[in-house]
Amino acid sequence: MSAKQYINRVLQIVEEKHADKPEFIQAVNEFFPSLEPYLTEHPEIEGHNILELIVEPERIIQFRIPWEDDAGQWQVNLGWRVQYNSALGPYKGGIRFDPSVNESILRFLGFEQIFKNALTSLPLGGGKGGSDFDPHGKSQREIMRFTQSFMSELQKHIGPDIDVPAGDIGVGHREIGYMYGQYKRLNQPEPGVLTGKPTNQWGSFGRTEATGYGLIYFAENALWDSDERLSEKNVVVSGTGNVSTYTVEKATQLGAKVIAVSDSQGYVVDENGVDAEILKKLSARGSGALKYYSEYQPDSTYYEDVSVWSAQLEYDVAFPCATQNEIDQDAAENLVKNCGVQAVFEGANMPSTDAAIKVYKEHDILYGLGKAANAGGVAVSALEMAQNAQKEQWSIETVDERLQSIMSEIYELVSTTAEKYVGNKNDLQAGANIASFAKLAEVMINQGLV
Ligand code: NDP
Ligand code: 2IT
Repeated sequence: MSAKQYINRVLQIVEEKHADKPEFIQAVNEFFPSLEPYLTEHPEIEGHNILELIVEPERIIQFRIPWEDDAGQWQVNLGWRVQYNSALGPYKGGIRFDPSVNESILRFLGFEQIFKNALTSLPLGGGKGGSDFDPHGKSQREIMRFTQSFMSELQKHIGPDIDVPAGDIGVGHREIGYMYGQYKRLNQPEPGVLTGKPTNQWGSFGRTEATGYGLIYFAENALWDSDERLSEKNVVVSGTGNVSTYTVEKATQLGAKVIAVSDSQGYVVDENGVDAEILKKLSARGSGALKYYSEYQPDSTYYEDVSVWSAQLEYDVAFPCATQNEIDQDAAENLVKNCGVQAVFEGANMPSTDAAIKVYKEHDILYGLGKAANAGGVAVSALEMAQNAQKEQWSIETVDERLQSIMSEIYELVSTTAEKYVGNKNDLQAGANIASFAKLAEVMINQGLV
């Protein structure tokens, strides 16, 4: 069977078995076709049915989360931890609290995570977890009770050498702090069980900033390699959360101008350059707070109920940093035809639909997919694990230096793999998918059928 036939056969199996999980099917469809040139050279992958094995999580834990709201009503939500692949190390990946969370979303995120983590070259397996709990509009006490209840179950399945969760959408320092407190109450002090902890609870300096900063370091490497300079670019960033805020901050520090940002309710255009300090202030005001941006910057304009990706703005680089599938085909066409965008670097996981990616390729857009471009967050999580194991806390300078070299190494690996297998160093999608798969598949074969 040719590599292409093998890939299509496994894609068909996945589509039949998981027909009710569209985001998961999308993530697998984005990934497997890139592997064709590698599988042609490596018949042992088909010989060991590695595609069939790698696509299924080692384990999915599902549980209910009972909690009491402020009115004294009993409530229940669903919780999951998808322990996807431990060939390279303990399961590692974030926890998402959002009403859209279900098994399809967590399988897609877990699938992305195993390959992203492989690209860091650090000892990390991959996993993802979360709940369909909606944190919007909840009081601090409700968030604490819910998060404690979530951890009361999750703690049975995690440990510093087993599975190490962190944050994602809806889970930041506050939630990680509550999770660690509850873990410690039910077990013993063991900071290495979670990453993204506050720095006064053995969190790593620089973890909060790591995904956004890493994204910009990756973009700088990629643009530099094409004789372009980030410092000369106008850019747009979606989201106003953890990843977006620090993407805006680092892009600005390096001389780029961020002309617009968005949140779930609308977007702001600030021709003076979006100020990350304002975004940090707004984060305390909850979801949809971007509408208050003009209180701090009267020259800016707020647009409600429209996606920033359909806006008619002129800029060079797009950084989608909010959520999955935020850029569809129409939005991608708007970016390349009306906005003049030359490059897209993904801070979010799978923010571009398959049709959007096709548009990028047709127009030779430099496309840094999330698996590679947003790996800085989990990379610094791995550094946090190392610090916790050594009972040390490194300086921000040390962490930032490591992050910069990790992102450069990821870019090098991805572009040289792309050059080797598809003859185009700028095909970062093929490079990231092949390089991460090759690392993981080789180890899986070495470890035998487990
Ligand atoms: P946050 O919860 O901190 O922020 C999410 C942001 O996205 C908010 O501004 C939110 O708007 C906006 N948003 C959420 N849903 C939608 C939607 N449906 N449409 C438009 N905007 C939306 O999350 P993070 O910054 O942590 O995560 C953002 C993305 O980055 C996710 O895809 C995540 O998986 C990925 N990622 C995160 C990493 C991390 O370390 N945290 C690491 C690597 C990737 P509002 O404020 O109005 O609710
Ligand atoms: O998508 C991601 O890489 C994350 N949410 C961060 C995972 C982590 O373990 O730091």
